[in-house]
Amino acid sequence: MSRRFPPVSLIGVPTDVGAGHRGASLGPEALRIAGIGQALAARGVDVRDCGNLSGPPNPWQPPVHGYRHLEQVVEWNRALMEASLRELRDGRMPVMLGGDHCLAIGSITAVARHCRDTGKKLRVLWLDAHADFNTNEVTPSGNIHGMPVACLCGLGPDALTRLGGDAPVLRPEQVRQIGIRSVDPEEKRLVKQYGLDIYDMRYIDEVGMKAVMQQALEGVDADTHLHVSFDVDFIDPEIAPGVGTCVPGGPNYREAQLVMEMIADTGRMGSLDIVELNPVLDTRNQTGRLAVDLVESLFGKSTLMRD
Ligand code: EXY
Ligand code: MN
Ligand code: MN
Ligand code: MN
Repeated sequence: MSRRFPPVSLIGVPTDVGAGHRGASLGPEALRIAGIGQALAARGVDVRDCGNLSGPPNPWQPPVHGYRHLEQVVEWNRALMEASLRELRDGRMPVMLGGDHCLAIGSITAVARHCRDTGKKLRVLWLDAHADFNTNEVTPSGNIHGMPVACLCGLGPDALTRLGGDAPVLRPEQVRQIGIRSVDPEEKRLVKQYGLDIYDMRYIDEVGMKAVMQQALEGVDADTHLHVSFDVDFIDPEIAPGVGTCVPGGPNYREAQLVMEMIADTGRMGSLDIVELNPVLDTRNQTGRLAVDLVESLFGKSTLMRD
């Protein structure tokens, strides 16, 4: 049974201003070369490639008041928020081709605004090795790709937390983080203080990915807009080395596939980020091709008996 999926708009965002390594700016092209558009079209999805957004170059400077490149991060996220909102209002599913994870601020701010307009409940599935819940006071790097969830929960500069007007964009209980295995000491205190729902690798090892996904997807119903923020460093770097911040011991291929297949089964995914792919650190675009393989499972492709 091939499920109908909404029309998709690919939005390339070629920047790594929020990251600690150069190269994620080449992610959109690597995903296109890995065939993301053709793969979704082959599944019967109506795909529009909107091309790449433009924005300021990476100035590659040290942190100022605990933020690296805050001005450039705001500019890129504002452009992405506007582009995502346009596609959502056009009845299309924005699929953001990153770029580093700071861009989730713009994509999720757009989705939250759209959910307010349409009366849908927003649930965010954050697939990542990292909690991305740092603030400028506690960050070890000043890289804003380590801060998007904190910003979306209202912890950050107005220029980011109020990108769409109101703050906070998200309440912590709207977020489920899966695959976490690298949280900084002070970040851990903040995560606990804000009660973020984290399914870390220890818990996944103990109860298994199926049970984790059943818990993380609990309550997702016809009134839910599910936003998936897929940081490619979620996957075990043994099979996905092309990322800037590798952390050993991530989900293996089948665990990652199961995550995507169970999301597809809900039929509620309304928007998607694919971020942190860094082809400069990859070999023969193997990580880009794996990311596309997993995204096909988000759109109902099953390599096994079901289909
Ligand atoms: N927690 C570290 C920091 O804040 O610098 C590393 C963050 C990596 C973030 C990547 C996108 O997931
Ligand atoms: Mn991340
Ligand atoms: Mn990460
Ligand atoms: Mn395992």
